[in-house]
Amino acid sequence: METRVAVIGAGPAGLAVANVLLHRGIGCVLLEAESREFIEQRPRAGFVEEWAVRGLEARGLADKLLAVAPRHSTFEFRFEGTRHPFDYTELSGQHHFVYPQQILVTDLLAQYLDGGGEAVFGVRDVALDGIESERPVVTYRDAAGLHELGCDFVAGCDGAQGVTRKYVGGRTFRHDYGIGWLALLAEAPPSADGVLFGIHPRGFAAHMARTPAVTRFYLQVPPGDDVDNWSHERVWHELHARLGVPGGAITEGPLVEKRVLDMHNYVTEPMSRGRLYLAGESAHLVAPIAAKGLNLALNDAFLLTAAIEAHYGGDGEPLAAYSATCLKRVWQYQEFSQWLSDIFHSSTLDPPSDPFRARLAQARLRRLLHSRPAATAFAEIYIGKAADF
Ligand code: RFL
Repeated sequence: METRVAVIGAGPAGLAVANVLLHRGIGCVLLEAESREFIEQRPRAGFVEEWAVRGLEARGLADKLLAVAPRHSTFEFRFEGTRHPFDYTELSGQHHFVYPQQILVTDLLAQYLDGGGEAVFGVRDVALDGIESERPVVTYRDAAGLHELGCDFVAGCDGAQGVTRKYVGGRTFRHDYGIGWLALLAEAPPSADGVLFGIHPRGFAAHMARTPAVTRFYLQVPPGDDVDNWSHERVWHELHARLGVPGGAITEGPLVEKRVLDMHNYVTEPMSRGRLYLAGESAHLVAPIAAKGLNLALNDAFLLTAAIEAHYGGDGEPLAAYSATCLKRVWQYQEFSQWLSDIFHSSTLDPPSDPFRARLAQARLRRLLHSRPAATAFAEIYIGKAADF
C-alpha cells in the first residue's frame, strides 16, 4: 500500500493530523493499535483551551464542540476553609471549553471516516524503516497478516506508550515529582461551576467538571500507592476534608474510575528525525496538574499539518523548523506545571516535605491573589493565550 503520510495513533494528535490532511487532499492512512469502540470510550482530558478550540474551528473540526461544550472562566483555590475565586477570563479574555476527550475523539474519528479517510484499527507490531530516506516504509500486522505502507512522511502520534519515539533517538528530559495522584471519575454532578483546587495540610485535591452527571476528582497520594488502599468511604472522606468549605460542599456519587498516576513529565528533543515527525505525547508528557496535554497535542497537530502542506507547496522551511516551533509551547507549559505544582503540593503540607520551599510557595500564592499584574501573567499562561516564545 502507498500513501503520502502514515499517521500512527488515533488520539487527539493523530486524529487532528489525519482530518486536516484529508481535508487538504493530502493522502494519509491512520493506523491505531486499539479498536474504534475502545478509543471512543477512553476517558482522559476534558479542558480545551480557547486558542486550541479556535484552531479546531478554523480547520472545520469544532462544530459539535462549539454547539454543546460549556465554557469555564473561573476556578477556585480553596484553603484554610476559605474560597478564593480566580476569574482568568476577565484577566485573559479567553475561556476553557469543557469537552471530554473521548467525545472529541469520537467526533474527529467520525468526521475522518465519514469524509472517506482510511484507517486500520487493532494494528500490531508497527515498525518503521528508511525514515532518513525519501520513502519510509511502515510495517504492521492486523488480522489479515503483515502489511507494508510506503509513504513520504510518518506522523508519530502514538502517545506515551507508542513505538515511534524510539526511532527519533535524540535526548529525553524527564522530571519526576515524587508524588502520586489518585485519579477518580465519579458519577456525580459537578459540585461547583469551575475547577476547584484544594490546598490542604493533608495533601492536594482537585475537582473538575466533565459532564452534568460526571466529575473528575484528584487526590494527592504517596507515589506508587495502591488503589485498593482507597475505599469509597476513604476517598469521599478525604475529598470532603480537602475540598469542602462552608457553603461549598462536595457531591458524592459512585466511583467509576480509580487509578494512581505517578506524576512525571518528559520531553524528547528533537521531535523529528528524517521523515518521521512526532506529535503529542509520543514526544512530550506533562502531568495533568494544569490540564495541558491535550492542548499541546493539538498544537503539534496544527503545526505539523501546516508544515506538511507547505512542503507540498514547495516550502520546506516549516518542516525544518517544526520541532523547535513546537518545543516553545511545550517548555512554557512544562515550566508552568512545575510552578503550579509547588503551590499545590508544597505550600501547606503538614508536616512540610521542605519548610523553606513551603514558605516560597505560600509567598507565590499570596502574590497571585493580591497582585493584578501577577494574576494577569498567570491567567495568560493558564489559558495558554501567551505561550509561543
Ligand atoms: P493519546 O491520546 O495517548 O493517543 C495515542 C494513540 O496511539 C495509540 N497507539 C498506537 N497506535 C498504533 N501503534 C502503536 N504502536 C500504538 N501505541 C499507541 C493509542 O492506542 C492511542 O489511541 O496521545 P495524544 O494524541 O498525543 O494525546 C495526548 C492526550 O491524550 C493527553 O495529553 C491528555 O489526555 C492529557 N490529559 C489532559 N490534557 C488536557 O489538556 N486537559 C486535561 O484536562 C487533561 N486531563 C489528561 C487528563 C491525562 C490523564 N491521564 C491519561 C493521565 C487526565 C488524565 C487522567
